[in-house]
Amino acid sequence: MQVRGGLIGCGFFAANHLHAWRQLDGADIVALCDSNSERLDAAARQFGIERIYRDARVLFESERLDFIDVATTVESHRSLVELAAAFHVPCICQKPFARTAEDARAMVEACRAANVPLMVHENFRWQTPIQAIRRAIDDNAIGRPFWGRFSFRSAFDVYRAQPYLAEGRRFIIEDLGIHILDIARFILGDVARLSASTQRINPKIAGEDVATILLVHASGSTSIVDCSYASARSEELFPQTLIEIDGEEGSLKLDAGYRLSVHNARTGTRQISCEPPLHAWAERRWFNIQDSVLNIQKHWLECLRTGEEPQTSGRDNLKTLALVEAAYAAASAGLTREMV
Ligand code: NAD
Ligand code: 89Y
Repeated sequence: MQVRGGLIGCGFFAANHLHAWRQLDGADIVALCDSNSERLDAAARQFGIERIYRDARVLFESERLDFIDVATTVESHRSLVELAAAFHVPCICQKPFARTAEDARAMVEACRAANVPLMVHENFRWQTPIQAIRRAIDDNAIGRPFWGRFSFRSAFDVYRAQPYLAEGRRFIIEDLGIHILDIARFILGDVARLSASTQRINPKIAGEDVATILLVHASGSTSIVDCSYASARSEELFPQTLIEIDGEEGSLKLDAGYRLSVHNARTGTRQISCEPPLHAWAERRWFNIQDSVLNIQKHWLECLRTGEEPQTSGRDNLKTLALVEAAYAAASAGLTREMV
């Protein structure tokens, strides 16, 4: 089955979506939309897509689409998702899905009422090494997991390609921590409570660039999510997430360079290379993320075909967004015991 998709928002990250759609069997992006003519024309030229729109409503009125891929920044997500629902078009929406829980719930409700699937483009859990960790746990390689650390520490200049990241009152939890919190949910399950602390190290940005979050999962496992864009290290690992999981019968460790060690107290240690494929259109710096874009889009096509709910449906993403909100609330309330 060949489905017809449209894409709204032809900025920095959308090129990855468009490359991945071109590589995947089963979907054609037949129309593009961006309110910025230069970006719209550049994407249309690069990907050979002739049907272009500056106004999303006109796109929906003019095209017969099987789905829409929204790759704009968060400010426009609610209006575009609600527009998709109004036209009964299944919708993918980039992260962060929404700025507030109220917006997110309204978007989920609009798609539910219109009976159209809604997936948040929460791609990090689709990275090759993260999927390998999930499989190792499902195969009972380390027994019941009881502790984890999900760590993303970098000093890569993300502000160059995404200048808006330097401008918001909120930064690393909303932009990047959201992915790492979603990975923590994916690996250790939903979260019962959390505490958090944030710092701003770079004086040139408006929001926080360091966050340390302690999670207690509903299963009883504990984990730490730590993120930084202020950490110059001997090896710049952007955008790798390093992970440690301890289980009752062993442990997992995802090190730099996508090297996964799986240790079982009875059977010993296995080393697995989880390096993602480097697609023809990908770049060395971003290839892990780029491959996960392909994987999540493939999952969407599979869900459209089978009618299954996407793993990171809008409904599911409400829980990841709730963690983001709770982390900011905990950090600002400072709910810790004073020791001095
Ligand atoms: P960008 O600013 O480069 O591009 C956004 C584009 O959307 C712009 O060209 C803008 O003109 C267009 N746009 C905005 N509102 C519109 C509307 N109502 N109608 C039509 N066009 C509209 O942003 P970006 O850096 O490409 O980021 C886009 C989203 O992708 C962000 O939410 C960001 O967080 C996310 N992102 C995700 C990942 C990931 O791995 N999942 C990585 C980077 C960025
Ligand atoms: O916007 C962010 C994302 O989603 O992945 C990495 C990033 O591009 C910068 O933090």
